[in-house]
Amino acid sequence: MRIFQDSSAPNPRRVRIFLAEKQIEIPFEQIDLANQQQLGERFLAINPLGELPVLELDDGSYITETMAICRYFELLHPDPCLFGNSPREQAEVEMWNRRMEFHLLLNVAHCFQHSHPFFAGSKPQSSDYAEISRQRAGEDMVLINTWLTERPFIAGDKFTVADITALCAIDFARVVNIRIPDSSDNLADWHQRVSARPSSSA
Ligand SMILES: N[C@@H](CCC(=O)N[C@@H](CS)C(=O)NCC(=O)O)C(=O)O
Repeated sequence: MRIFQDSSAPNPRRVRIFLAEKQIEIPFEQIDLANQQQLGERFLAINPLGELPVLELDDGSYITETMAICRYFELLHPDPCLFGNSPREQAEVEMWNRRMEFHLLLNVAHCFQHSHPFFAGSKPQSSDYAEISRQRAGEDMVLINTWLTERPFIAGDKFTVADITALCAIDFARVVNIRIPDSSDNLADWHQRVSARPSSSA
């Protein structure tokens, strides 16, 4: 088993933190996005979408998509539980993780893709869309701050995969200078607590 990843990218970091929380050790192989290694013939044969992370299983087959990889390890190693226990808890973790993924992380990623020199020349860029995404990501953070008045973690009382997604989105947002808004004290406090977990350095 091994995981293809890039150490600077947010989606592979979600998997690294997930594995660190479960104390699972798997070898990583760096696919350098900066050198467009994800678009090389060798990697496209692994994942035709040219995206990281990818898990290679011992039989030589591959699982792509961050959440699919995390779910696989959740089932293999249920403790600590990061996707919720009861049906109700699982539905809530799913809901919160999707909110973090399809709103916050996607808006941050779109701002990056449309404004950062990293993708200049290799992906179409629109500065207008970058600014819209930047603004939306800021609005997402304000909303999450409100939600965190009622709960210590994103999905409730426990640290879950939804916290991992939000942490990776917020840390990556710094690359395009999107910061936790000044008045968002709950979010800042949450960020400090989850960043203090040993897994955050994974
Ligand atoms: N939905 C995918 C998104 C993966 C994704 O966009 N990965 C980025 C790194 S964070 C990537 O490989 N980008 C390469 C590119 O866009 O060329 C997942 O969660 O696995």
